[in-house]
Amino acid sequence: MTEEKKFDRKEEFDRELERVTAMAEQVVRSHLPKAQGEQAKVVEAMNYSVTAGGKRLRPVLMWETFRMCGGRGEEVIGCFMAAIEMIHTYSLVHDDLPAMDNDRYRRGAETTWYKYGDAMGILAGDGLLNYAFETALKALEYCVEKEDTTDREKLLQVGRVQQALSVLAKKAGIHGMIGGQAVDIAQEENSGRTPGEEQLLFIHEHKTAALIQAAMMSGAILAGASREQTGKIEKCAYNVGIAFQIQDDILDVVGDSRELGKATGSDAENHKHTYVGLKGLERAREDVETLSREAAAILDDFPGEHAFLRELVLHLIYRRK
Ligand code: GRG
Repeated sequence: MTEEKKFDRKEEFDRELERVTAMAEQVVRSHLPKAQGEQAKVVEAMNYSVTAGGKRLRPVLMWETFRMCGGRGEEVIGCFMAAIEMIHTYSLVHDDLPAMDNDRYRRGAETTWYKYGDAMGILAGDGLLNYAFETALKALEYCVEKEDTTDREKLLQVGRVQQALSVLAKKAGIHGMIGGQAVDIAQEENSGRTPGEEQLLFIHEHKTAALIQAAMMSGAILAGASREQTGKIEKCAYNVGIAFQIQDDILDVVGDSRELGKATGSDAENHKHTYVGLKGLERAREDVETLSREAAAILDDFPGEHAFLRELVLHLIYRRK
């Protein structure tokens, strides 16, 4: 079912994006741990990396999917929005380490290891991954403590949290993001061989799309979406994730480093195999558009209000940062 388009003008969409991003920012910050006690330094490094900037795309996608699927209340989803951004940030912190990409700037600021040293960079990433699950688990307290709710409704909500936790853990783990990163690194070490389209898509699906799937699927599950609807969201988020990664490869070639807040040209410099390298710039652009439009068409099958989410997915085709 195609709903009437609400965002006729770019300014309206930009204003709404700014509003929802600011809300997500506030939610993420409200869940950060306090830098106090003997371990204050590692918490400071964790919080530094999270507050250094970032588009907050994953919590925004989670919130909008939650809303589209009829989700109500802010506490439970808020825990998961903060958790996904912590997991995403940990992956960037570790990816920037000298043992991985050896990057000194990210989100327009010094990377965590460059500011705090390698050891603290590793620990800050570990701390964020663990704290993400501590934060998501807090959602259970909200389910149980909620007044004016029947025991049956509480039980249903606890089941949804458990299901969302399972998706989050799997998509971030060896069958998701960590798996994709590991294959990517093994591929780079085996530099004599150029990956084919299938292997490159495996890497993109796991390294990038898996966390976007975790964001959108948790939003759907916590709102009470059916298994079938959650499956549709998984496919939609796959497209969004692959399109997002191809656009990332495109921006590394044609983007503006000031706008991006990180160096460009690093893929070529590091002899990385990318979608642009495999298919060329023009075909890569076409594929971003096709994947994004397919994702928007899947959203149109949902009866819930999703004009902004739809526009956000299409907006990623032309994103410049
Ligand atoms: C270390 C386990 C582990 C995984 C690292 C995330 C990642 C995997 C590597 C970072 C490099 C990269 C190209 C990742 C693909 C996903 C991607 C484009 C991340 C950047 O996401 P944005 O643009 O970043 O949403 P901000 O800073 O805006 O949050």
